[in-house]
Amino acid sequence: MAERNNLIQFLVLVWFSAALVHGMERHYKFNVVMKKTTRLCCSKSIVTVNGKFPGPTIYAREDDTVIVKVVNHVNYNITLHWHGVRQMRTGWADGPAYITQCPIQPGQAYTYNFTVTGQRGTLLWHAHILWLRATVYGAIVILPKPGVPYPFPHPHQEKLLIIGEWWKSDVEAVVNEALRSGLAPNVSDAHTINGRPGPVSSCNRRGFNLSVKKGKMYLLRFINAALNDEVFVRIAGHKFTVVEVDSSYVKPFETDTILISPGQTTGAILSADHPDPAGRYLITVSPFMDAPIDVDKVSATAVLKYSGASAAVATVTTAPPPINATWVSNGFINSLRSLNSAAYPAQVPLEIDHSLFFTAGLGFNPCPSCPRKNKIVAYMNNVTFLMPEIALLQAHYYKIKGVFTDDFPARPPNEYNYTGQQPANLHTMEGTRVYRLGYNSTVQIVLQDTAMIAPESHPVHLHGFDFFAVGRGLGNFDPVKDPKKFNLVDPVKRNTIGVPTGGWAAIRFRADNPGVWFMHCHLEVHTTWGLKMAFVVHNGKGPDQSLIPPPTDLPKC
Ligand SMILES: *[C@@H]1O[C@H](CO)[C@@H](O)[C@H](O)[C@H]1NC(C)=O
Ligand SMILES: *[C@@H]1O[C@H](CO)[C@@H](O)[C@H](O)[C@H]1NC(C)=O
Ligand SMILES: *[C@@H]1O[C@H](CO)[C@@H](O)[C@H](O)[C@H]1NC(C)=O
Ligand SMILES: *[C@@H]1O[C@H](CO)[C@@H](O)[C@H](O)[C@H]1NC(C)=O
Ligand SMILES: *[C@@H]1O[C@H](CO)[C@@H](O)[C@H](O)[C@H]1NC(C)=O
Ligand SMILES: *[C@@H]1O[C@H](CO)[C@@H](O)[C@H](O)[C@H]1NC(C)=O
Ligand SMILES: *[C@@H]1O[C@H](CO)[C@@H](O)[C@H](O)[C@H]1NC(C)=O
Ligand SMILES: *[C@@H]1O[C@H](CO)[C@@H](O)[C@H](O)[C@H]1NC(C)=O
Ligand SMILES: [Cu+2]
Repeated sequence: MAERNNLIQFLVLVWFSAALVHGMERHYKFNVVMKKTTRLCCSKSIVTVNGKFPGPTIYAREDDTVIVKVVNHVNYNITLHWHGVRQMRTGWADGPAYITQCPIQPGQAYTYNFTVTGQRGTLLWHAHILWLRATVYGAIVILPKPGVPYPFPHPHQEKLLIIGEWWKSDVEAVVNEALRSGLAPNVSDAHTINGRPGPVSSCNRRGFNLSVKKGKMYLLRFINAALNDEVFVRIAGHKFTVVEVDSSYVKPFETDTILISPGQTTGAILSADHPDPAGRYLITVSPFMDAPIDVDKVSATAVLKYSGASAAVATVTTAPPPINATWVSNGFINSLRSLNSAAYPAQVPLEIDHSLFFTAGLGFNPCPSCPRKNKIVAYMNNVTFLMPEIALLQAHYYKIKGVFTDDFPARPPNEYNYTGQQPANLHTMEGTRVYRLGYNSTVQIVLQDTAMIAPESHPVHLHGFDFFAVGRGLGNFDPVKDPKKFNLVDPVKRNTIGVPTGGWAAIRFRADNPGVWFMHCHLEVHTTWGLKMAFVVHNGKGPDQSLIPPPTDLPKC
């Protein structure tokens, strides 16, 4: 009897630890449907998931397997991307259209199946085709493994604040108009917090309320799901303690302003400890743009209120930072450091196999059908990326010839003063070029903004990896002096990095994830213009070092 009990205990233990190692399966059903909405005083139909805007939140624990069945009920092709999820060997579930998969066409379904490995914190999911992510986005919350605490005091509650951009007109019409004219698309009409702009201009819509209890601590999970705007976030009378970005813990620091670029996330502790709990405190989300580029200047607002406070308007306000407050942006970015504790070490690659230098900027190419006979384009290393008609990952896996070429340059073809006098010729090369990386090789990329047409910040997002942001600076990168100042000890780890306006940023990562991985500016306008490229990472020789075979329901082109 005792033996049998022991055996049962042992089996339960084996089952339990297996469950711990492999995590749970989390199943979600995402129906892509049109939904009529009247936000911002205008009635229009938007593409949504399950009729929700923002869409449903995905909750998982580290090591869980997430299975999302997506059924497309709208008249657009769709794909979804799980932004920042590493997708170890499961590139088929990454989602960028024509990079890792063909679109899910109207009436079709596809099941995304991936395991969350080595990450915990806040991420987002969004459509990765056309400009559909304007309304098709939501949060991913990755909790630590069972029994593992946060490396900061446990909050009373967690709150999601998802920032977006809202157009009164049809967003696909906006981008199509821009592609026909060759000019910049219209900017959005308002920013939003959890889908709500708050009271703007004459249009008095109900804003989001952040309700708190006096004396409690909250973990605020901020997500910037906007298409084109970097934003500042402030809450009147309160400070934040930043503890996490892009699903990696950071050394906690206090700030009154958070900067978030499109595609980035920030976890911050808010103590509801204002001496006057009767106050109603303004939350502002305002754009950051320190170049002569037109953006949506309308701040989104929401209200923080303490429970028990009267509904009377006793608002304590705060002014958002000036739109061009580079100093506020720098202050925030320079405070970010990896936690780099024993439990969460920062494993920065110290020896580099591929030292890459990529310029990023805008140019003009001929366009016979455009009114001005030319069109704005964007590039990395003077290559404007052309979308293939067959997904790159399929072409790579099945060795289909003629879809891409291997010759994405490691350096720009012509050296010049990137942030100074620009060449007279603003044309670019067009092509579907990739850069190949051996399994487990180490990579450094210096991303250099150029002043072609105008210098501008680029939030560059790398799929399939988290990278360390080892350095940044203004002007041109100096290959002799600047590497000496790199932080190789506790640089922040992220998946999306703001290349400063007229400056550079350096990142490092280990190519330990075989597949095809997109790298692009997360300003949708720049991606549309071609500021994108892809890495092909080869399989390793070991047992768990190859891309898994494609799922049977993978969409076909
Ligand atoms: C998810 O993928 C794994 C292999 O990576 C497979 O074993 C499992 O059956 C898949 N689950 C579903 C529901 O497709
Ligand atoms: C873009 O803005 C212009 C000027 O306000 C307007 O005439 C045009 O209709 C807008 N385009 C779309 C697609 O909303
Ligand atoms: C926020 O609170 C105000 C005042 O109590 C209320 O009028 C408004 O409807 C609330 N917003 C939402 C989205 O519930
Ligand atoms: C920021 O913008 C304001 C108003 O447009 C302008 O007066 C100021 O000179 C700008 N500051 C910087 C540092 O560019
Ligand atoms: C590059 O251009 C900038 C801005 O005009 C100038 O300050 C800098 O001296 C130039 N650098 C070189 C190496 O010519
Ligand atoms: C980019 O490529 C185009 C087309 O080959 C060429 O005309 C142009 O000079 C190149 N520009 C730079 C900065 O390399
Ligand atoms: C990758 O390379 C590093 C450094 O050489 C080595 O320590 C590590 O074991 C390798 N990882 C794999 C999965 O091969
Ligand atoms: C949807 O994707 C398929 C496959 O790439 C393509 O043939 C078709 O033209 C696309 N449909 C639309 C409306 O773009
Ligand atoms: Cu950009």
